[in-house]
Amino acid sequence: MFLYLLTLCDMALLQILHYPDPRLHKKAKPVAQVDDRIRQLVADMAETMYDAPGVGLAATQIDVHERVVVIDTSEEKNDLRVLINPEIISRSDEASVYEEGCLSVPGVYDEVERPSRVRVRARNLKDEVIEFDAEGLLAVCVQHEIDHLNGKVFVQHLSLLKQTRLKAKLRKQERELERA
Ligand code: GNR
Ligand code: NI
Repeated sequence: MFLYLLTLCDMALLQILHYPDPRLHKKAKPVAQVDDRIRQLVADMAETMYDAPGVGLAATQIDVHERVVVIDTSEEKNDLRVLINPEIISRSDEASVYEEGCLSVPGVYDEVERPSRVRVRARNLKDEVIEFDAEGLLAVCVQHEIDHLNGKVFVQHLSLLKQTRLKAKLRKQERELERA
C-alpha cells in the first residue's frame, strides 16, 4: 500500500500543529470524491506519520480540515490503513483505559477511557466502502483520530484542572522555544 503511494507521487513532510493551537479544534468536512488531490494528501500524511514516528495522523493535525486519517499500528510499519470519512458504527459496552499520547501534544501521556472495541466504516483510496472491527491499540487509535476530525484533542478527555495546567505549561514551553 505505502509502496503504491511512493510510486504514485512525490511526497512532502508536513508541519504538525501543536496544542493549544485553535486550528486543532476545527471540525473537518467530509471528502466528496477520492481524487488525485486526496491521494497526494494521503501520501504526504503517511510520510509525515512514519517520519514522526506515530501510529496515526488525522488531516486536522496538518491544518487540512477534511475527513482523512492514516493509521499503522503494526510492529513492522508495513500495514498502512487509509480511512476517508471514517465513522464508528458500533461500540462495545466494555471500556478500557490506555495511556495515550499525541503528535500534537508532544511529551504528554495520560490515561483515557474509551470503548474497548469498535466497528469502523470508511472509504479507502479506491473509493470503496470498507468495514472492520478494531480492538486494542487499533481501536484506541481510530477513536483518537476521529476525535481529531471532530476538533477534539485527547487531553480534552482529562479533568479541566489537568487541561488548564497543561495549556499553561505548553504555552510557556513554546515561548521558550521561540526565544531559543
Ligand atoms: O503516535 C501516536 N501514538 C498513540 C499512542 C496512544 C494512543 C494514541 C496514539 S495516536 C498518536 C499519533 C497521533 O497523535 N495521532 O493523532
Ligand atoms: Ni493525536
